[in-house]
Amino acid sequence: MGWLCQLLQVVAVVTVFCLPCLGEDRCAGTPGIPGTPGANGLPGRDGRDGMKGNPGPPGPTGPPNGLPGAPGRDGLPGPEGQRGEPGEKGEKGEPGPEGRPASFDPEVQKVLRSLVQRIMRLEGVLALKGVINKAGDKIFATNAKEVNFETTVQTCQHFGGSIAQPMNEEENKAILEIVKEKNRYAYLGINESPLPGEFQYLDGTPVNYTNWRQYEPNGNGAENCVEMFTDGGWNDKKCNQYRLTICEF
Ligand SMILES: *[C@@H]1O[C@H](CO)[C@@H](O)[C@H](O)[C@H]1NC(C)=O
Ligand SMILES: [Ca+2]
Repeated sequence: MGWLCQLLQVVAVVTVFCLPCLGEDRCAGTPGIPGTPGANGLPGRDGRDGMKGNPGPPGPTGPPNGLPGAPGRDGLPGPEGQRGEPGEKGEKGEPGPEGRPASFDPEVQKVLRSLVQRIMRLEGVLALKGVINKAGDKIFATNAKEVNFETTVQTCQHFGGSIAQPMNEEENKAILEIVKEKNRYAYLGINESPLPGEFQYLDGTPVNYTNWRQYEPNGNGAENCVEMFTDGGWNDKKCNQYRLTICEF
């Protein structure tokens, strides 16, 4: 057993000292012939991105005759120029959409109501001062002048009315008030028709109301106009007398 142990020790020493020395110069030996270089390996994988670098220095100024830059921004508006010549008249446009009737427009309604109120108040003032006399829709007034029938008709027309023409008792009374107030007879808007004794309004329609005095009309074709007395009664009369001008509006 003794020698076996010794042999094992030698093997262990050789193993420990010589085997690890293969290729090291501590373990001297004749160098072998270098092997042929191996083939290039496959390229390695890309590395990670590096850190962002500092901005570089500004580049050199370009040549003087480079391309023009983009146009600058608009400046402030200049002073107003002189008025130009009027342009040519354009063509007539299409007619606009049809509007609502004024009677449906609340704004128009309001204005109308207000106008009616104001006119009524003015009429009240004029009636109070005896300037006008109202009967229904008619307004009677005088300028206190006495002229013949033809001038009376013209004067009333000139002022946008017509000679007073009573068509019922209410209107006759309104005219009478003016006749009494001025104490002057007045011509009425009634003429004798071509038939003697028949009287008509100035537009030729036959009268539907009369207030003849007793025994009138008695002219029998010779008295073609009609005057009102201070009692409101009518008399047929020649047209060339001077009578109080009373118009209706
Ligand atoms: C005569 O006719 C008019 C309307 O044409 C009317 O205003 C007037 O009241 C009538 N008179 C009478 C007495 O019926
Ligand atoms: Ca008469």
